[in-house]
Amino acid sequence: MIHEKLKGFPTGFLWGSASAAYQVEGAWNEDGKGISNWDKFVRIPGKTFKGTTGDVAVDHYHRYKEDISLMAEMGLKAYRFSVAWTRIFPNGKGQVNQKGIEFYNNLINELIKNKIEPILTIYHWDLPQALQDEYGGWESREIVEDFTNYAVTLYKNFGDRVKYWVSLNEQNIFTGLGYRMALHPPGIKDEKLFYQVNHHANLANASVIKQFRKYVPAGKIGPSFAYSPAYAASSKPEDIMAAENAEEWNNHWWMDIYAWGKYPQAAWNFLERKGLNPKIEEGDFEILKEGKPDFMGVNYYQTTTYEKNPLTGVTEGHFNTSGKKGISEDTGIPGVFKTINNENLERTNWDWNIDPTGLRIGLRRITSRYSLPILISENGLGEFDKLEEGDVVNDDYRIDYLRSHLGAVQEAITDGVEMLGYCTWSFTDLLSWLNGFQKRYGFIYVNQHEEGEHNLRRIKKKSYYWYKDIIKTNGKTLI
Ligand code: BGP
Repeated sequence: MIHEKLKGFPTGFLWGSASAAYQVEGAWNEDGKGISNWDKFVRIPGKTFKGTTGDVAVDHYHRYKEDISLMAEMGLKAYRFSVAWTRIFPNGKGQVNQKGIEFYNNLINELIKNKIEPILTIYHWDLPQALQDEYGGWESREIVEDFTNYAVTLYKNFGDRVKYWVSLNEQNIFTGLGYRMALHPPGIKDEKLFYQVNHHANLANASVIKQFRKYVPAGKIGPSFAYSPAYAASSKPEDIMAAENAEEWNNHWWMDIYAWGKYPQAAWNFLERKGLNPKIEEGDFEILKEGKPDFMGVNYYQTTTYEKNPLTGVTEGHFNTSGKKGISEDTGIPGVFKTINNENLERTNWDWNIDPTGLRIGLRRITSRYSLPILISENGLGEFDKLEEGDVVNDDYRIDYLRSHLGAVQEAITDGVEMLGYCTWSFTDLLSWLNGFQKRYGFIYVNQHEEGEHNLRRIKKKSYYWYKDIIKTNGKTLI
């Protein structure tokens, strides 16, 4: 659909930016914080780019006031951050660590003082290692009770000031990379366990949403899903089928549960035949149905294109974590689908497709299927940035990326999609889980590197001034 005239962004639109505790805070062992699965994983040689860790990250824990003042100066309307579970419960449960509560109270109060809406993510991947050691973390149903207790503690402490909440960040990624590809902790490859772990995460997600209604009745909560809409490689019916499969396996498998509390049929039947489907206990689907979110959080980076995969076809391939363009390989499920490079799209140095129209397509699909409002909880461009003479970073490529994606959001709004807001990933540069500090996303350059001098100084990039202007005009300067 080509619109002659686009609708404006709604009043009160949340122009935001997002981060995650492990990627920004640092202070990994300060003020009573416990050890998380990531604190442990990054110490295993070869797991992260040049062995980078979040021990210091970008030191947001000590510099949050400086970071928030840069946000305020920009006019940012919302800041999405996550709470480190291990700051609140060093061992995942038991005694609350008051210092942890104090830190997030300070952060939230500072945001509110600066008229920035806090968006709190309950879980952005940093699981208390004590729970992994005790019962395998997400591998056990015991996690549901501990996660709910943790979430309720956050509701009781912060629910009076925080209106917007994200339950689980990218459940599809942390379960997949943790239990299928062994790229994230706990570094396991076990297809059956992956589906079981994911089922426990579904139950935990629904359980905390149910409790939310009791403790924060005026608030809004939803998961953040890493949505990569599926395209077919060609108009061959078998490729269209592959793309349908991919949409069901990779997207509906999670979003149907969030919105409707049920697994999609064809994928379920396939897994059942293979003995891979998760074990369901009595009452599980009732719990899942009670966890209906207020919005779908969408983390969008790219679309993926699929073609037919024969029964003897590919499974796993290399994942680009170095920024050397062109080294990622196709992956798939034999008999279901395989990925293929889309020649119509440009790619980043990490081989991520750049596709603003794909965002509009994704937003439309969610609206048609689930009729839920949408919060874009992440979107952004990870690239090498160059700090030039006179403290200048000319990141025009980032401006182009964000401008085109916001244009797609505006088209989607004109189509009729209900949008709550848009959070860029990220505000300051931060640690990219597997790609170190060289893959940068922020409006603020942080002098932090794998090696060499790193004094953590904050420097505004060109994109900082661009986004400032977009916010000031409520998106009118986009066109
Ligand atoms: C999402 C995560 C973020 C962030 C982002 C960029 O999947 O929710 O935490 O890391 O992707 O990814 P990367 O750092 O791998 O480039």
